[in-house]
Amino acid sequence: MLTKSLKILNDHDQALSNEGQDVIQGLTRTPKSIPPKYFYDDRGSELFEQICELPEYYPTRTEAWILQQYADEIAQITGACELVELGSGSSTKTLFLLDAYQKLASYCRYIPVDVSRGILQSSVLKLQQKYPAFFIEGLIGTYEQALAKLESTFAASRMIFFLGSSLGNFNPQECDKFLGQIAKTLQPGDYFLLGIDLQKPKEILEPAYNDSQGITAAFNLNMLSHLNWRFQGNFDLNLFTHQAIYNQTDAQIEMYLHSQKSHQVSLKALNLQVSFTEGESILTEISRKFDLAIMQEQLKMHGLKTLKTWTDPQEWFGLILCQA
Ligand code: AVJ
Repeated sequence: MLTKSLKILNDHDQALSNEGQDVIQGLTRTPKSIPPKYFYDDRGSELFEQICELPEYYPTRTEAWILQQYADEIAQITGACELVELGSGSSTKTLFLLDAYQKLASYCRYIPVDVSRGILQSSVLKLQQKYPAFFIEGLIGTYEQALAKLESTFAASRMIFFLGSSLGNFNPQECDKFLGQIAKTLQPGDYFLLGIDLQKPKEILEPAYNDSQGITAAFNLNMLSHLNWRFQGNFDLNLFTHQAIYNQTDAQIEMYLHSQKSHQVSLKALNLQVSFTEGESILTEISRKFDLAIMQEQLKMHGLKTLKTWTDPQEWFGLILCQA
């Protein structure tokens, strides 16, 4: 039953031939960087779930509050439609939406997309039990793979949603490209629901990425373990430390791993040798903080018209519903 509700988009042979090219590029450049998608092996997805529960990490509970308040309204605006979630993770916040759509129509298609097989498998299983009348099919793969696959599938009406401010991981050019892909995938009349973290003082932002329990540090370092198993690497996690700073100019949190001494690392499967100097850093993530009005303009440039926006009382997080 479960195998039928999970589709693997990541064709293995193909993956082997070009997977990791982005790691090679990032680690042979100055300054060094690794794409944030490498956070999310099964262990990383688990650590991220723990981050979402941290007292300092306000985005998840703030967005969940907004969804809880307004999911019914969102469902009423769009009417019954197929729901596609990019980067679904544990789908915890999604329950508010699924409940709202269940009230609208007893039958609903929900397609969660995630790169982590473990978390997708367990969330699809849970959701099938909670919503036995729904058609639920998880897609294991990247956003690009999923969007390419969705283009060819005909659905009467569809809402793609992208929550948790995952958009913040893209730099402005990548963001533009991504929104272009979304716009291309949507048929006229389809919906896009976007959750974005909003600009706020550094005093709130920095602790959210430097929690007192060290979970975010473990999450950041886990990227190196992931590269070790995936690409036969020998990163020594003890030689790196976590850092997160808010860059006011670019309105983004930047997460780094700092090398504590000069040393060499090899990634055999990538045929790669990397040298680190003492104090050298790897940029592992940017997390941009947005302006609600500017984002609506950007969406409009891609032909996505905002129907309604919602925020929390402190205006820390925003939700935008737009239509193609
Ligand atoms: C999942 C990308 C939205 O940027 O806040 C949390 C990831 N990194 N703590 C974020 C993250 C460190 C998160 N996103």
